[in-house]
Order: sequence, then C-alpha cells, then structure tokens
Amino acid sequence: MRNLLIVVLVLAVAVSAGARSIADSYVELVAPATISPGETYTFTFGVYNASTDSEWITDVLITVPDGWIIDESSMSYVPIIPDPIRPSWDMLVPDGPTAMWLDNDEGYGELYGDEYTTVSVDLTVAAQLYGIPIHWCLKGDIWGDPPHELCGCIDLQISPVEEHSWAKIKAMYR
Ligand SMILES: [Ca+2]
Ligand SMILES: [Ca+2]
Repeated sequence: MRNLLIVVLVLAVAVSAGARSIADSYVELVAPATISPGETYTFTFGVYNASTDSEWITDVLITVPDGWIIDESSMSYVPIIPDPIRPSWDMLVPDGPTAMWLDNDEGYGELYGDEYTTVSVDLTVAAQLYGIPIHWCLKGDIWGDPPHELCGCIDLQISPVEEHSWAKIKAMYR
C-alpha cells in the first residue's frame, strides 16, 4: 500500500513537471524599431524555445500583413552551433504571406530547450497600413506534453504617415 502511494505521488509530480512542453516559447521583433509604409526593411526576429521537457522546435512560421512582400532570397538565420550547423532549417521559403523556416529532415527539432536564435527576412511594408500585427507560430517535434504548437502576434511601431510623406516631398526638391 505504501509503495502504491509513492508511485501515485511520483506520477503526480511527473505530470505537473512535464506539462510545460513548448509553452512560454516566443518570437520577438528585434529589428526594425519602427516602420513606414512602402519601405523595405530587414526584419530580424528572436526565437526562444522555453521547453523544459526536451521538446525541440522544428519550424518557425511568420505571417506578414496583407500587401507586404517577402523577399525569399533574403531569408536567413543565425546558427547556434556552426559545425554541424544547428539549427539546420532545411527550407527557407514563403507560402503566400507566411515566411517559413522549416526543418524537413524528418528527425527531431533543431532549436533545443532554453536556446535562442534569430531569423531574418527582408520585407516590403504595404503602402497602406491598418495596424495589423505580424503573426507567428512555432512548431515542436511532438516530444513530451502539449502544446506542440504555439502562436502569437507582434504589434508594430509605425512612424506617422504624414511626416514620412513630407520628408519624401522635401527630398524631391532638395
Ligand atoms: Ca534540419
Ligand atoms: Ca531536425
């Protein structure tokens, strides 16, 4: 009877400790600090895997607002381990408005627990802005407990359109 009680207690601890998965992982905007309509910027996003039960992140998906243009050739990331490279995202491609850093090697994920890296892509901001945020999703390698997918959004600091337009007009008459 005493053994049974211990087993039950250990199980309870294991469940509560494991119920973390990739919860609290996030994508944050590192640069640029502000954007203006119609301009192109190199966007850099920080990606953090908060998993405490050894779930590793496979894919990073970043969805831009309507009318923005993704420059596929500019997509890159910073390896944490140079040799062999890790994370080794195998496909850096857009799918419609979503820039994707995909781990297509069929193995486990690439960004381990408590690791942080950055991904970058050149984005041309739409000429009309409606204050729509950038959306992101992180996918884990389905190890440990859910959630195995986590999504969120990033609000953007937009410089005033009028000020920007006047600067452009002034520049034309310089
Ligand atoms: Ca890979
Ligand atoms: Ca992998």
